[in-house]
Amino acid sequence: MMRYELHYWPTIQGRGEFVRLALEEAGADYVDVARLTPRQGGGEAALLRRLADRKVAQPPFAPPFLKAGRLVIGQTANILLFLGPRHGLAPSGEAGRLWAHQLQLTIADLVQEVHDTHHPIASGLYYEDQRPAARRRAADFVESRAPKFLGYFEAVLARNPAGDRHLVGARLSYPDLSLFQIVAGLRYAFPRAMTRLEKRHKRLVALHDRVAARPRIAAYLASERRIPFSEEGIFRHYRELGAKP
Ligand SMILES: N[C@@H](CCC(=O)N[C@@H](CS)C(=O)NCC(=O)O)C(=O)O
Repeated sequence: MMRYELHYWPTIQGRGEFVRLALEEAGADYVDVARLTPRQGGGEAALLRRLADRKVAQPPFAPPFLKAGRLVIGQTANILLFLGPRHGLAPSGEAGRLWAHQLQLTIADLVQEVHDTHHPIASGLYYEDQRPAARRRAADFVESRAPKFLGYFEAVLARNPAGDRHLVGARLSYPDLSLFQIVAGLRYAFPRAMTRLEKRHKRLVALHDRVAARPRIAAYLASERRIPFSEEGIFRHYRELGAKP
């Protein structure tokens, strides 16, 4: 087994967390490169240098990206498409793999909408410079978009012919790990809305709890490798967001 290099912002969970969870559940040998010290080749400056490296013929647009031997793979869902079958975290058949990937892409859409609750106008502006729009966007998110996405994933669990314990087939796959992160993140960002929403999404909550209790995930969550949620990441808790305008 090769040692993977994960390249992601060193101080936030962000989109990198979906990859970290898969690597942790797989027990994979990996290094979270930007979290090393600058002397060890880590740090944010090193990440920025890698992104700007003109020698890379197929550069990623943005972190996260994964180095696996000579491969440099960008886009969260694409990284998971690569890792899933290699580590028993995706079905082996084409139909199952496509289904897992489709679910992951839908999770990516949801992640973008979560991001847009605090950055509705421009990613390059501070939250403080787009507060009124953020209020409107976040209110719509908790009233309309979050229920639609969560309702979708709840229905996928309910309709899974192999049972409602997993999104894909009868075994854990990487979208299950990502959905754990979605529930955890939404609880952090929008605790009041989630208290309401969780009552209608019992399968999703049960999936979250099962993933959290998996030995490798539980050990990861209790370790220093798990960066805490914060107001720098995708899931941010601002008291003024998420209430009716
Ligand atoms: N669709 C990409 C989005 C990647 C992305 O937006 N990464 C963020 C951090 S979570 C970033 O650093 N973006 C820089 C930029 O968009 O300029 C993925 O899912 O990996």
